[in-house]
Amino acid sequence: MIDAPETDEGWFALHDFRTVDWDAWRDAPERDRETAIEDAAAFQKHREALARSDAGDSAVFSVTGSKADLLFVHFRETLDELDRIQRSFEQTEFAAYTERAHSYVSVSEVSGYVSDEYFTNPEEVDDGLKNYIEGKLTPEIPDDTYVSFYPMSKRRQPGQNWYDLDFEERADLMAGHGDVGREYAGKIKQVIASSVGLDDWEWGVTLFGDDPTDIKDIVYEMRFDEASSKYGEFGDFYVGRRFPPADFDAFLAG
Ligand code: 76R
Repeated sequence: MIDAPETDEGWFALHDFRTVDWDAWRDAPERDRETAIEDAAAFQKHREALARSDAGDSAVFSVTGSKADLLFVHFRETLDELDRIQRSFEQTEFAAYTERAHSYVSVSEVSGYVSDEYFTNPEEVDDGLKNYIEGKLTPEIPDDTYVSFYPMSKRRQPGQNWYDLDFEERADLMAGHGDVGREYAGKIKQVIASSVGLDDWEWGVTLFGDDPTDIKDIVYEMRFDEASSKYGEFGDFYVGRRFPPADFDAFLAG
């Protein structure tokens, strides 16, 4: 049997997609809408305040297109916290005007491809690499940013089976993948979170960037890189833009 690469896990992630029932929203009395807006803003403000305490991060995005209206992203140390957040959202007055469109559960991950040494000889690893890995496991969400989320898996079929390749081949391919990725340093921040055993695909990919064209460009360029061209399979893509909780009224006013 081929050994599975070592992995390290960090924060758990919940991507919670909602649609707004716009007819019900427009029909609701002004006073009810005001309470709902205040409640939504307070709920989200409270979740985002955690970012300052290094115990997680949260953000809300306006989703463009018909797949959803809102995306709430929460990173937390435990799955239990995500479960509580999900249920406390349902207690807000605003939740009555939303339906769940989709959700995705995963856990941020680094694997042996990032650094063999980190797993085999952690004392020898320099602070730069340690900080880099720490950053991947406890991801912060940039403030004013676009987001792209999609799930992916590595292919398993005759002649194209990622899990049949030996470690060196996979490590070479991931190094090539990393080279493409690093061209986008400073433009794209990515969170790679494993969803093996947690959700329907093998990873959830979350990309953040100030310019949506950079998001399109990195995904396009990676399509030509063997790690993706030969072995990547992708689910549905969602795109949105972050807004501060105080702007819930603007979001709902259209
Ligand atoms: O961290 C590193 O620099 C090491 C190299 C690296 C690894 C091991 C790396 C770099 N990634 C790694 C792992 Mn990645 N990544 C994706 C996608 O759309 C597509 O085709 C793929 C979606 C993007 C856009 C992206 C971006 N990466 C992984 C894995 C896990 C593989 C495993 O463990 O088996 C997946 C599923 C995946 C997918 N990758 C980078 C980027 C970028 C921008 C980089 C360099 C950025 C940086 O240095 O932080």
